[in-house]
Amino acid sequence: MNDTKSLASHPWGWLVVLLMAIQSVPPAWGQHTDVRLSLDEGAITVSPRAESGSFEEFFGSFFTTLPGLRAADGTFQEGDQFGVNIVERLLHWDGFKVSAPLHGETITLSTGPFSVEISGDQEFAEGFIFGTVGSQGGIHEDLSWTLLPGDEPEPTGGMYGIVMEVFSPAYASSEPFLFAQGHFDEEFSTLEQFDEGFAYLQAYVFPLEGDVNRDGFVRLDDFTILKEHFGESGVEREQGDLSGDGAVNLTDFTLLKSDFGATHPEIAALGTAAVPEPSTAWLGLCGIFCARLVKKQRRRQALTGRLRPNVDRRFLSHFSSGGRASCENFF
Ligand SMILES: [Ca+2]
Ligand SMILES: [Ca+2]
Repeated sequence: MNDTKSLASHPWGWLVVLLMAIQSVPPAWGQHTDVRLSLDEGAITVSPRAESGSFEEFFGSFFTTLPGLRAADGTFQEGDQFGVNIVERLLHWDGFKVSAPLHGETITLSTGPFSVEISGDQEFAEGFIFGTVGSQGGIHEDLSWTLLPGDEPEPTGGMYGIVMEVFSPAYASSEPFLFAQGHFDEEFSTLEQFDEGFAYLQAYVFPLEGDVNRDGFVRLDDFTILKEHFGESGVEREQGDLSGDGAVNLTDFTLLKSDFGATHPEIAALGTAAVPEPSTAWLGLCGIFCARLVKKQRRRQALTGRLRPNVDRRFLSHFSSGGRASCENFF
């Protein structure tokens, strides 16, 4: 890097540095074709839904312009404007789990004079118009992504995921989609890790219906979370509200049950996924849950003389007759 900086001070140095940079920056790993924009019944669509590239160090910054956004000629009308918003917090895969970046790292997305920065504790970041459709009806813009360190000198290695939507004054916005960028260090350094991180980020952003903690598997830990919050209201998906109605009840329990034992297809495609609990474990888990729930309700009933109103009576009725519980009959 020092040699490069001294070279840049030579009258022709910048040209040489530029050529060196072009030669020395390897193509981003993984899938790196542009996100393609099109129209479906007046709404913007993106295909494929997820893309990935990798940051490269360039004069102390961690930077990439891949992938970009593109629409073929004839897709849109001349003068149509398109922009991006960031619609979820910045996500990070550290090789074990998806979370907010571990050391407060942020990513800046920019083009021309416009930029937006996203961190691990922002739920939404208003973006900018990135381009205008030309006379041929197409558009192509490579956005600049810069990874900024947090409270450590260098960003943590791993995959960084940004969930975005494309908007236009002329059309309905796209569905959210994932951009994932890898940053390599001593511990995160292989193509296999890159692909793994991309898959787990997709499993988090587009989870299986029954995956409470969005780790890509529907298994015992999801069931445990749902069980702990059963009957509660004013809760989030991470507490077991799979249906999105703000409550944890029988509907959520059924959604989890229907996916139990499933692995997200992106993770399954890696071929290295941990083997989830066999589906036969479900009835055993269900039996324990049902028995405890009935016992808890009976105790409460004895104290108050009535059932809690937010517990589904249909659910309890299957376990209360003769003191015998059978999930198999219920489902
Ligand atoms: Ca899970
Ligand atoms: Ca629910």
